[in-house]
Amino acid sequence: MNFDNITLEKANGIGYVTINRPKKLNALNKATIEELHAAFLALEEDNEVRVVILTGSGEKAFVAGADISEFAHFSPDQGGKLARKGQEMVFDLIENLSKPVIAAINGYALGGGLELAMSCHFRIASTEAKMGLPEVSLGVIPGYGGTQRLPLLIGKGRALELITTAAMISADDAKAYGLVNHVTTPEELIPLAEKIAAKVMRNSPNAVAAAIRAVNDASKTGVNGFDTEIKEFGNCFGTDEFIEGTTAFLEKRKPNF
Ligand code: CO8
Repeated sequence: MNFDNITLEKANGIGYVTINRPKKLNALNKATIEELHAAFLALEEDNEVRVVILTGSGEKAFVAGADISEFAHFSPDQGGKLARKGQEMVFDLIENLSKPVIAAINGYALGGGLELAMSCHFRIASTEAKMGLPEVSLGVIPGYGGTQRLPLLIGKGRALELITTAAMISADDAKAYGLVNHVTTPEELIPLAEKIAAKVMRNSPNAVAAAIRAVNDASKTGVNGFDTEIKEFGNCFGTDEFIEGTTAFLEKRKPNF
């Protein structure tokens, strides 16, 4: 698939997805959602890729939200369908990817943009980042998972304050809330993501994927995450990577995964 709204590159085990509509502050229109879907499906299948870094192009925005011009005239039914399709095609796909996706938030991450970052496995931000869920100021609520993922990340009280005030917070406040893990300069943002990716890539890809599945099950209704952990833990024992990891430790050498 050719991409018009994103770029997809890979180097040294890392997949780089960059949302590339800087004139519209990388707002998520229908075409961008479809391209993100195709890109993440391809990254999931690509065994050379062990970590993904997701960012926005230009200096101003990660993603300034869903593209308001596309849904301003929608009916309730169309609005609901748009939210469901986007959640299933992109946000759930990213959250359930078998390799860590790091959101490198380089500017505005608003509405669907912050929701996109929250569907990633963790987030880092530049000092220029500004984050918020301003949907209620438009007469809607977050529709790409924000009401569900934000309370999990920062707690219900803080989430409801952020959502109901439509406030924008700084990178430092986001770090204090636990919404982002690290804050750095704009120049150091991608190098920092790469440094973290390099640490992930020293480890067993199979175990990393199993850890993502187990952690994700901690917050699924009707699913016992402890059972998932036990099952995934047991399954690891049947892998070559487990043999390599434990053998390397006993032989006092680095494992080769
Ligand atoms: N949608 C469409 N276009 C946008 C968006 C957006 N979310 N954000 C920015 N743009 C466009 C502007 O319209 C403008 O285009 P043009 O040059 O053609 O007029 C261009 O990007 C540059 O933007 P500004 O001139 O506004 O730049 P400023 O630096 O003055 O302001 C802001 C930057 C503060 C980020 C401002 O652009 C803004 O407030 N944007 C909207 C932020 C917002 O409300 N986001 C939430 C959108 S709703 C949402 O995300 C719902 C998610 C769930 C949806 C589920 C189903 C769809």
